[in-house]
Amino acid sequence: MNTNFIELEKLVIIPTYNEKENIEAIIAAVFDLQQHYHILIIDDGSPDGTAQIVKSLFTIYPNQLFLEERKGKLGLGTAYIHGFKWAIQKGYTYVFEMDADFSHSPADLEKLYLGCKNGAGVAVGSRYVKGGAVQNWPANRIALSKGASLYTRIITWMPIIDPTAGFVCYKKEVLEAINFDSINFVGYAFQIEMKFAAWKLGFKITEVPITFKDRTKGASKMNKGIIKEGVVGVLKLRWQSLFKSYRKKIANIESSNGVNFTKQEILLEGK
Ligand SMILES: Nc1nc2c(ncn2[C@@H]2O[C@H](COP(=O)(O)OP(=O)(O)OP(=O)(O)O)[C@@H](O)[C@H]2O)c(=O)[nH]1
Ligand SMILES: [Mg+2]
Repeated sequence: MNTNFIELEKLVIIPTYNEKENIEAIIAAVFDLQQHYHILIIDDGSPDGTAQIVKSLFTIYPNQLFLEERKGKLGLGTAYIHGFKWAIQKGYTYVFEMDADFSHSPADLEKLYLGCKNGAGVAVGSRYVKGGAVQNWPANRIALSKGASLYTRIITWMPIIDPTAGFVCYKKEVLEAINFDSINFVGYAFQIEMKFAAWKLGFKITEVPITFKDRTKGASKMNKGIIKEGVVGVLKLRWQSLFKSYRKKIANIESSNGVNFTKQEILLEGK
């Protein structure tokens, strides 16, 4: 049996910025599932020492837990792109996005995995499909999130009920097909843009119901800039996609093993 294949099957990417209260527990919760997940943490130089905690766990979880450190807070979108490139280079088949703050329940990873295993290119952990839910979010935060979803659907016509969802499984083929250099956004808009690109490239997207819980520990990194980026970004996406050249722009024409880190990352990492 080729155990190597099984080992490099499922990678959960968790971006972190000041998650010292959550990081050890979220890592343990994923490994406790005993479902052969590997974890890649992308830490942006968290001043609270999140990366040091991850390093202290390497001996407990050898060859399953990985860390990429960036020097400064470069945003969620570029953190995921860094992780996607890493995952493609290593050869993982199923690549997951998950928050560190327990808003996404590790037990739901399996549902996302099955969504992709059963034929979808992208499985979205969806709060707003039947069976999905949001717990402990104030009414104004739910209204903002639902409003963003509706706004996105009206503008883009993308048939996804929860386009801003950040709990997602991507099949390797989908990530390989997207030109990451064409992905512009960082916050909510990044999540929308990735799904939009996958949809425009013709991949099947499925939504599986999940229960989203508000974080109980650590601080939110949500800000007004992220909301503004979403509002303007969705319009921009729609505008760009009116032109035939959009698909060319988002399609990755380079070979799948070409790992190109962004200029900004190279500058900050001094590589
Ligand atoms: N590497 C990296 N991770 C980030 C950055 N911003 C946020 N994160 C992480 O991304 C995940 C989601 O961020 P949150 O602060 O929970 O944002 P949110 O879920 O939109 O907001 P809340 O619902 O209020 O928690 C968490 O694991 C954060 O630690 C960043 O700039 N870089
Ligand atoms: Mg959160």
